Amino acid sequence: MYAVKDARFIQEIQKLAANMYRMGWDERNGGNISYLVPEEEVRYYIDSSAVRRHFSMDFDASPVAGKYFVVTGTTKYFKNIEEYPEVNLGLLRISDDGKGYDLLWGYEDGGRPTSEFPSHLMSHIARLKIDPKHRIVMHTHPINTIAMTFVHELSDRAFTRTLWQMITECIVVFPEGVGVLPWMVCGNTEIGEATAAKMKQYRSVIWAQHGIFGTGQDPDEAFGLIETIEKAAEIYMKIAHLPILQNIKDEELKELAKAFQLDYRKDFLD
Ligand code: 2HA
Ligand code: ZN
Repeated sequence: MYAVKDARFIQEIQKLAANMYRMGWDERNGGNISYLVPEEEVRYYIDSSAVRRHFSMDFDASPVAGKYFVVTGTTKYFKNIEEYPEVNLGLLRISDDGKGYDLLWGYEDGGRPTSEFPSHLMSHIARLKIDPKHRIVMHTHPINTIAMTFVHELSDRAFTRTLWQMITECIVVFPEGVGVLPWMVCGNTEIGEATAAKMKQYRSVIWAQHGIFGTGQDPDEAFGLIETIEKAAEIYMKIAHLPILQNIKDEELKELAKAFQLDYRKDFLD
C-alpha cells in the first residue's frame, strides 16, 4: 500500500487549491473542492475496510453510493492545503445506502467536510447524469464575478450575454452559458438543490454576492472555466461605467459560433 499523500489525486487538489489561493479567490476559509476519484485509483492507497469515522447526512446521496471523494475540510484555509494535506483534506466513501459517508483518510485533527458538501454532492449527481466523465466540483469567491452580481441583472441569459461579449473566447469556453442564483443562505440543502437544478444546463453556477461553483472532467477544466468567467467579469467591471465605442455584436458571436462549430445557447443571442 502506498502513502495517500503521494497519490496523484491528492497532489492535483493540493496544486489546485494553491493556485486558487494565489488568484486571490480563497480568503481565510473561503472556498471548497470535492474530487470524485475512481475506485481503481484509490485501491492502491486505501484499505477500504479501515473506516476511521462515520458521518450521517440529511439527504439521499444514493446516486453516488460507494463513490470516493477527496473533499476540503470545513473551516480549513486553502493556503494551508499544500503543506498539510492530511489535516485539511479528507478521503471519503459514500455509504451504500447513500445516507452517510465513511472517512478513510485525512481530517487528522478531528475535522469534517466543508459546510457546502450537500451542494457539492447534489451538483456531482446532476453533472454525472449529463456527463459520465464529470469528476470535480469547486466553489470559490472570485472578486470580479462577485462584484458584477451587485451591478448586473441576474438572469442566466443577461449575465451570460454580457460575459460572452467581454472576451472573444468566452462563448467558446462556455457555449452553454452560466447559471446565476440570487443571494441565498449557504451551506444547506436548499441552495444545494437550487445549484444542482442549474447544473442540469450549465457547468458553472454563480451565487450572487457570494461566489461561484465550477465543475468539470478534471481540475484544469473546472479551474479554467472559472478563470475565464472571472476574467470576463473583471473586464466588465473595468468598462461598465465608461462610454463604449465598440463591442462584439450578436451577429459576430453567431459568426464565431459557426466558425468554431459551437453547440451554444442560441436563445441567449438576439
Ligand atoms: O467554505 O466558502 O460557502 C467556506 C465557504 C462557504
Ligand atoms: Zn463560499
